[in-house]
Amino acid sequence: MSNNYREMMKILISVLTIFCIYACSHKQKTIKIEPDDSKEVIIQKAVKVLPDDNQYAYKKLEFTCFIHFGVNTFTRKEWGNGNENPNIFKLQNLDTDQWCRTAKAAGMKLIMFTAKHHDGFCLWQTRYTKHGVMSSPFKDGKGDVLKELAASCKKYGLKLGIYLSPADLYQIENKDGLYGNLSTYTEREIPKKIEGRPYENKTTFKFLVDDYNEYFLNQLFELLTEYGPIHEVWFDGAHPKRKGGQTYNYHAWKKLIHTLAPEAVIFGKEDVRWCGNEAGQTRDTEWDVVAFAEDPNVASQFPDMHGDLGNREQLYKAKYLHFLPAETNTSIREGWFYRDELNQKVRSADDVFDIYERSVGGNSTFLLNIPPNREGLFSDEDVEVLEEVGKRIQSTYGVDLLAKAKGKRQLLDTDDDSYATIDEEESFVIELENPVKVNRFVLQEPIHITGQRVELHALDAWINKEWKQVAQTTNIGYKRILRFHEVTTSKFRIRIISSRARPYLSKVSAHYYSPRPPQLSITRSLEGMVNIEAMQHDFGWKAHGVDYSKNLNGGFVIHFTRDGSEPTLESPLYESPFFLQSGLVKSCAFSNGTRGSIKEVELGILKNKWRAKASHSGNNKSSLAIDANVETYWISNSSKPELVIDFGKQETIKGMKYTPPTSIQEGLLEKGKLLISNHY
Ligand code: FUL
Repeated sequence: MSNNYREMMKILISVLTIFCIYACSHKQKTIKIEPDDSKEVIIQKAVKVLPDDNQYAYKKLEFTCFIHFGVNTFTRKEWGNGNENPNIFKLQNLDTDQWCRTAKAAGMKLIMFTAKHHDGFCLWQTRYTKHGVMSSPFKDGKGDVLKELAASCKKYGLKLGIYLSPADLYQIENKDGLYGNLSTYTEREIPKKIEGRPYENKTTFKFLVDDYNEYFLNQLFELLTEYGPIHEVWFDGAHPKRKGGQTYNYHAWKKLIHTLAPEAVIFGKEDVRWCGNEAGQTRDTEWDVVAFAEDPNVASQFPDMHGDLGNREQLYKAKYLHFLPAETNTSIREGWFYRDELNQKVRSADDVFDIYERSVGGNSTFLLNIPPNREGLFSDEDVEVLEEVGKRIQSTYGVDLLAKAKGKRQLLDTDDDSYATIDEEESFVIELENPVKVNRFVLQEPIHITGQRVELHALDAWINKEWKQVAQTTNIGYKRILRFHEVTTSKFRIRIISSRARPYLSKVSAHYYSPRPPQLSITRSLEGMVNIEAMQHDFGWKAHGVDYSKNLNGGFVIHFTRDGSEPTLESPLYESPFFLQSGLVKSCAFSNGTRGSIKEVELGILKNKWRAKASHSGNNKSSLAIDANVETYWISNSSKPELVIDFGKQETIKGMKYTPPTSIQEGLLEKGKLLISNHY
């Protein structure tokens, strides 16, 4: 065969494959990449990967509520140890209606509840252990937190999700515990019958499993049949401890979920992925269609799926393309569980609203954790923030300033299934009768019909008789919120600059968010100079043609205090960096008399005379651990590293803080000792 002939055949096969991809119309959540697929074919295949119905319904939830509650709420710890005495669960005034009422007011659509966290304590009346509410003083052992929550969810029209931790410290630590007990795999019937506790649901399953998997399946059966309908099942990858080489029969779990909760998506496996951090950080470009090395539908182990997994370079390396949307999860409080009314900081409404815009408006789903307090209530401060966020979402995104505009009807109506094309390199103009003041713009692709296509787009506004670019960023997906300095205009133009295939949009809308003073950041240099400035991430993305030096929210002034009091307009005005040896700084931005949210930082003793010495050399210098710059870090390649810090003089200290590296996944201290010496 001549080389020319071979080339021609290759081109013909590519053309035929592209044709086949277009011709075949059934929805595919996973598409296999063949070894000789060209780059072009791979990209056309990526466009064909669509969410299944459950995933699309999940994407439409947008904003959801995590609830971490359990023995940790009473011990004030983040992770339990499995040895907690159920007597500590002294819940008096549980009010799940209050949780749901607040979540609803915030605009959340689903509640994700920790039915069992890593400590193994069960918050429902399970038949399969006594380690839970049945052994606690809560309603004399008759209480069932999940039952009350499920009823409240129905009452308030919220969906319900279940977090059931595979890691289970009670089953690890207790002498009759099932986790890692090296039991043999035999065929077991699920659910296991328990005398006096029959099931109304008569479905049964047979699986070849060991004791712990049987326990887990029985509990899943209870949760999915007696508290449903369940719309999301959350499998946490974290494990404080493991034992006996315990493995999980995920395929059995999945079979049970698909049969008993046919509308549920599974988090942490093949339906929804973690965004990769717990701090509310979002990526500029979040693709739903991501690259897999193995068929995710038959895999039982899932790698940590985060990073930019859907860009072209990633897709070219893939064996499978799969629809796997990202979930952005973070907590409103420092920590996942409630600890304290005074010392556990609560995110401000500015902060939560900002994460909402970056996550929902950056093609991911926002899961915000609100930990109930020891009374069994969301605390007042959390409620205030959530109600305020709900109001802002409603007043901003509940009002579409393009409702009466002229343009393609399919893009301006509220029907998710109607859509229209804007050809690549072409533009689309929307005209209004009267000028409007706008600083937010929303675009949506019909991802459930034509897939995710747009890679780069821009928005122009007609100002002073010419087009002015107000925003430019990468992909769109289910939803993209563009944030920009306010403009007054009666004409917009959308330009699709690059797309994986002919671009389609299903909805565009324009909005106005009443400007707020910006959120602030406080940093101190190694030499002790304190700098206060507006946070720079407030656009959510970086693009050419936008002035990032100006804060999104316009003019403002910053006032600060150093005596612990709340900053007011009478407090010192921040004009330039000032020196501070150590202490508390509180600051706040004001614009037009409106006060922004308070930023406070407790600055430790100055580190400019410190010297650091590591016992094992790592990849970076140990001095990076104490250089007052969070971007740089020291990491050791030893399993038991030691870092000696010489203060250079005697200091009186009452605590020590450390920040793990923020740009990499490693470096989290799991256990450590802090020793002091006057004679090193
Ligand atoms: C982590 C857990 O270890 C935390 O306790 C929390 O549940 C968070 C949502 O996931 O992996």
